[in-house]
Amino acid sequence: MTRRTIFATSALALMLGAGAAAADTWRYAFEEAMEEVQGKFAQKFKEEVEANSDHEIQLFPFGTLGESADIMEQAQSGILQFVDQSPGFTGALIPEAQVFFVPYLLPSDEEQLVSFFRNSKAINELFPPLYAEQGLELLTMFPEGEVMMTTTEAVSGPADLDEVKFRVMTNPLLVESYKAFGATPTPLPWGEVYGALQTGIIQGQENPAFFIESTKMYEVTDHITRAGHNNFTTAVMANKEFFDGLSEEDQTVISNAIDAAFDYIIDYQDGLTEESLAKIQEAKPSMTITTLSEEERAPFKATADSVEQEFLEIGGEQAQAILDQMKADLEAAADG
Ligand code: 6CS
Repeated sequence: MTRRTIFATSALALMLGAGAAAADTWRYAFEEAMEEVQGKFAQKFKEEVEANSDHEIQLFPFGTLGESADIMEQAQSGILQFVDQSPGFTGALIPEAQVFFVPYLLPSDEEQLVSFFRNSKAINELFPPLYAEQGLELLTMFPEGEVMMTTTEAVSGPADLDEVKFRVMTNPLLVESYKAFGATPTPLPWGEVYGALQTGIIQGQENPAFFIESTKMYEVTDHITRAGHNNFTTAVMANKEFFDGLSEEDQTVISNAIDAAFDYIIDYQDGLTEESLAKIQEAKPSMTITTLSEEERAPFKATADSVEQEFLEIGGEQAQAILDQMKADLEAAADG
């Protein structure tokens, strides 16, 4: 081959290459197993991206790349392109995200809750720049179900949590919230919870029913208490540098896939809480499942104002703006 033909061939390859997007493999890690809620969301996202582009998504469920803190570091450094991490572990990184741990802030009404997540200005406009400062493109937040306490002793009020070492995610405001509930909060990464309950290092933890069932938390606790104090929120993010470097076409594929996965995961969770509680009851008939009455909830609810105050102190520079916007969004969701 002459020098001229080599040049011509290379130029042609470059010209052809310029029009066609390279098929890449993108890595996506999450904090749960493949068949749990975050895994279902990720699978739907993968299906959509792969159906609408030449790219491939490689999924990494909980345990394959470490704990929540590890996958976040990997996403920030660009080893991972996508990550699902709950604000429960993002507290130190984005203090404003702790707002999700003000008790009784999110509505228990399912329709209002979904409307809030879909339309929230706080989520869609105020949070993205805060995530961006940490090198993350916030793609969506979605709810994973009513949070319930599972304990070794029955709970009907804050007095029953006295001296109870209660595992919480590693989030300072969640720690404050459980202090206000009367417990001794013990922040731990997820991988240590089953063993800590089994050995008696802790005597309680909180999570949505599907997770209590799938991770067999009922084997190491005896009572489930529904105080109605929260719904589990999670967030899906991309590495910002990676996302900004994509073509507009690829960014659209991603945002459409996120929208489709959001709709899917809301439908998927329809009836999931009750199904999961029924499975728990079947697996362990002696497990008590108690929904606290309004009267019993009152002392838990009474802590909300002080935890909100604490949020304003430790929730970062934008705490007040986030809280105000969240409240406005929640009002809008309640008005339908
Ligand atoms: O409690 C936790 O740490 C875990 N709970 C859920 C529902 N998802 C992931 C998280 O690590």
